[in-house]
Amino acid sequence: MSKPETTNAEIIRLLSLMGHFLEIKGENPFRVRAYERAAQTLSGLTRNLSEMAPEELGNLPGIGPGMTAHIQEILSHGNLKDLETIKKQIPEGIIKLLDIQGMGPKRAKLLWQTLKIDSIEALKKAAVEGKLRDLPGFGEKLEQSILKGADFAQAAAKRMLIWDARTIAADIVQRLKKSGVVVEAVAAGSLRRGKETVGDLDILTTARNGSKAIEFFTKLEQVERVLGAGETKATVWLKNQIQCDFRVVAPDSFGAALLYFTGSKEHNVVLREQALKLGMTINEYGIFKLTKGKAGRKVASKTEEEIYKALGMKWIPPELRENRGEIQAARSNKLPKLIELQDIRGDFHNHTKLTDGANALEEMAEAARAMGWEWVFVGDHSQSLKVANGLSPADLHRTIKEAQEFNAKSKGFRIFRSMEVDILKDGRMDYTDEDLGAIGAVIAAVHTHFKISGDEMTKRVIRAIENSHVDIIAHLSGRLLNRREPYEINVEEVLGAAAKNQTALELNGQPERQDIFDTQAKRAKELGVPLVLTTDAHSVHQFGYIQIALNIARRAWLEKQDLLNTMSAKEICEWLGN
Ligand code: DGT
Ligand code: CA
Ligand code: CA
Repeated sequence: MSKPETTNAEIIRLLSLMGHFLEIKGENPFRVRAYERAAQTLSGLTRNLSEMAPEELGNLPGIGPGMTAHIQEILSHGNLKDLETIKKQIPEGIIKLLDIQGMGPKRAKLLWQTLKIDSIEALKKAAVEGKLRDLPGFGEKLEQSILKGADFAQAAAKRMLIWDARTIAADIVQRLKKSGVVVEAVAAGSLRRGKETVGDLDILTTARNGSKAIEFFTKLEQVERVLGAGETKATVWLKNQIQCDFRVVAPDSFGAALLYFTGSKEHNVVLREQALKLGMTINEYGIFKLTKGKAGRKVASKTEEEIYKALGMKWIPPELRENRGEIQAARSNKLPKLIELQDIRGDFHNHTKLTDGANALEEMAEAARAMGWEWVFVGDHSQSLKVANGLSPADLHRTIKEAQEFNAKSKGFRIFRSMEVDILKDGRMDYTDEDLGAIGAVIAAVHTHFKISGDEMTKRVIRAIENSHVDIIAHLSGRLLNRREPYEINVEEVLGAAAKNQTALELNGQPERQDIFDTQAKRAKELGVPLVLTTDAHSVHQFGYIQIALNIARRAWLEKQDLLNTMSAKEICEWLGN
């Protein structure tokens, strides 16, 4: 009953890969064949490899002493040294080719040797140009199916932004619940942990009739194709270009399954060790007393709280479950009281149609008020950012006046006119000191010259931090997820300077940006850097991105007092010094 940490499937996957890599490298065919054979033998096994003694393994057909050692190495370390070594000797792009359906090591090797194809991109180009069909064993039909498979593999390799993944998962969960075939349905995995991107969706359900639930799920209109379906689980590829794992468990083990499938894997591993120390074993069905090395009496399974309690700790919020100290904190009752949505009283960074936003100042203010907030900093871009129609000093002063007029009429809600001012290449700001002084809150950000050295970038941003007019630094990475890598910068130095000058750093809620990152925000808190959540909204519809910024904050262990968004309008005025 006890669930092994490393599954048979994982062991089989690693041994097959070893065979594939050896084949691509052109190693001795007997060696290649040995791995194929071992993988084949293990696929037919009904027992868990982790429960078998080395002698038993050695008795299996095709499993000699070498293979037994491999299996044991994977069981105890989760990986294989030889595999890592050989992997480094093959270009990464060629390894990626193996993810394409119908593309085995033989074909990958042939493509590499004859047409120098070393990436999925290169493969697609060759297929489009009709260069594959004449290769031995190929043909027009295979060329077409490889092209389709290549598109599929590329989509599957991309991690989806959490904002999109959440929408898709919420829709599926709602349909399941409405159908009546399931009792409970929840999205677990990285989505529940609030990670910035999601590899696949993990939908967990309870149902009285499991196979009926599976049938309903696999026939949902969002499903493009069923990759596998059994009695209690199914895996599908959705039309939304993401894979979705689905599981049905008995209502009694919901808590245990939720804990297991929420992860992270690293968190689960430590929980498991903790259970063992207490003479228990934990799996997706529950936590059990260990009797003679086997799972015995059940201690808890219904709720996550009960299981954590059995392990001697408080319930841990999913966002903290990354094995970054949360387990020790939970055991010594030192978990943070994480910031919540209702603690937030305003947003610091967004845009109007004066620059690249879609709505007017008043519309933005109304939408912010509709969020239940008490104030909003409405920003725009500064003059040199021509692509975003940056504001001239004259326009800047006009809109500052516009905000003052709004406030004169407004009751119980306040606009602070802020501005997202460019940090020029040398660290100077994009407005004069006098203009900066007139702006409610100055948010400084790098938008151009991303490619300078890390040293230069660090100096550039620190110069902005040290500028007494600058209140907040935005976009401390410049990345666009799946599109643009972060610029080079020494974050530790920047955080130090921000702490020293008490310049705030932004946690940006735009789904594609999400900078600064959770680990950086956690470090920032340790150093005493003031922090703000922002939506960077470019229309009234984007204030909901505060949820994304909140995810980062929670994953960074931040509490109410760590974020300036929890201040009242009056406190904000004091913070601004006016
Ligand atoms: P993703 O999908 O890459 O964004 O990340 P996750 O965390 O959603 O990972 P996924 O979908 O592979 O698995 C969902 C959860 O199931 C994972 O967070 C923990 C659990 N899990 C999966 N495989 C294992 C395993 O081999 N050992 C343990 N302890 N837990 C696992
Ligand atoms: Ca997942
Ligand atoms: Ca999964």
